[in-house]
Amino acid sequence: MKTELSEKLYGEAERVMVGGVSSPVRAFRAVGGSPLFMARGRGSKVWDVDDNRYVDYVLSWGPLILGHSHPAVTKALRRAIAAGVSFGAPTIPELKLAQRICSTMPAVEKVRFVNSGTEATMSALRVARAYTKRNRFVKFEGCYHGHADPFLTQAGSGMATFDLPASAGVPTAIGAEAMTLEFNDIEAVEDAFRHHGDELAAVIVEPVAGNMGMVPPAPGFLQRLRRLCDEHGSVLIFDEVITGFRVAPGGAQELFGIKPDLTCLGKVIGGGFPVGAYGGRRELMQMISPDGPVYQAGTLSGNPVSMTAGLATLSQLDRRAYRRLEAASAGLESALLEEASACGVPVTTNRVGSMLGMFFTDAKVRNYRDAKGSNYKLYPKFHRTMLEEGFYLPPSAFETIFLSTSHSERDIAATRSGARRAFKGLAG
Ligand code: KE4
Repeated sequence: MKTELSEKLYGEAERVMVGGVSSPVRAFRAVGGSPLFMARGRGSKVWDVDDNRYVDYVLSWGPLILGHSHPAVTKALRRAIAAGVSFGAPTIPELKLAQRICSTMPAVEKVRFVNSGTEATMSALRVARAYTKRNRFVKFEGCYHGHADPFLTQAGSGMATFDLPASAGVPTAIGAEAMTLEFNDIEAVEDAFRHHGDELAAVIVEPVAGNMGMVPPAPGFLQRLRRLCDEHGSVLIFDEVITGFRVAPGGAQELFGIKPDLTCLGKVIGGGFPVGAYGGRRELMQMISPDGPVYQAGTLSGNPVSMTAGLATLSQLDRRAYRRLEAASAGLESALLEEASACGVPVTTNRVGSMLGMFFTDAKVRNYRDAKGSNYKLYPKFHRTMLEEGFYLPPSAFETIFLSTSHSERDIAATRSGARRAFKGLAG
């Protein structure tokens, strides 16, 4: 496939942007080759600047649950943009999206909009610390909660991709406040609470982990976290930046029947525009300025264009939409497993709704150690072949494959054929 223009543009980009990208994992460093400059998208497809077409399984890292340029979203946006793109004042779309979130997620009694998932999680931790008057917190290896200082040790996503145990520039004292445990290891969490329960402000967890590849919670794991936080007066924070409105209308908390104290959102609620939100129990949220002593602010928080894109996106997510997502996602999972098996390539998958993880191993993957123990060095060659076959997968083995309501049976059948050739290339 021709990629001359992407390569030329990337050479120019590297001269003026760090790594030639605006976010590290996009640089294709983990899979090799030059990142593709995308020109346009429609439905489940994207086209790069060399006019190569791909079925898109990145979907802007999760936000585009309806696929690209959904008519309902673009129509609502045209109207919103014509009315004015930002006021730095309350607007109706902001209020409506807040009402939609609070009515869909009973654990979210009040919400505050921000501009990214990073802002959401860093603010939620600040509230938990203010509320409990404690500093330390529990997080899990391979989970990723954005790039705020407290979270940048043993994290997932790009930090797993680049095998980066910690980020430079984070004061040791800040990093030391996090107790990073193994995801799904409930004994380790019980032990941490046994010895440090009265120091722990919070437990923050991706209820379905999407940044070590994709790993679901073990049965009872989330429920046990809820009980331990209750027993020790710690705040349970669900980072639902990926899972919110994706794995179910009410996110993972609806799917697993757990009420966290605070919930972090992003991605889908912005429909592809910059967005984040955190919300939860009234007594916690009323600690935030101007009601309380926890300060947090943002010039473009609640931006009416982002809010409109989020509202238009959520308006399309009825039960039928989730059934379509489930059918397409199950179809893709079966296709990958069957074609890998037919080629004698050991592959295992994890899936929760339209979040899919594929690992080069025949063992179960239940945590970051298992994911790192897979033969992930095969991923770059698989990724490259899939690109050449017209399928755009995340440029890292430690991300999630996403589907949208636009992914058709025809897309899945075509992906099956592409995967067959990719697996044959690995077996050959
Ligand atoms: P942002 O600051 O990137 O909007 O959100 C941070 C974040 C928080 N929590 C979870 C569970 C997340 O997955 C993320 C961001 N996800 C990554 C990809 N898995 C964003 C892509 C990137 O970093 O380029």
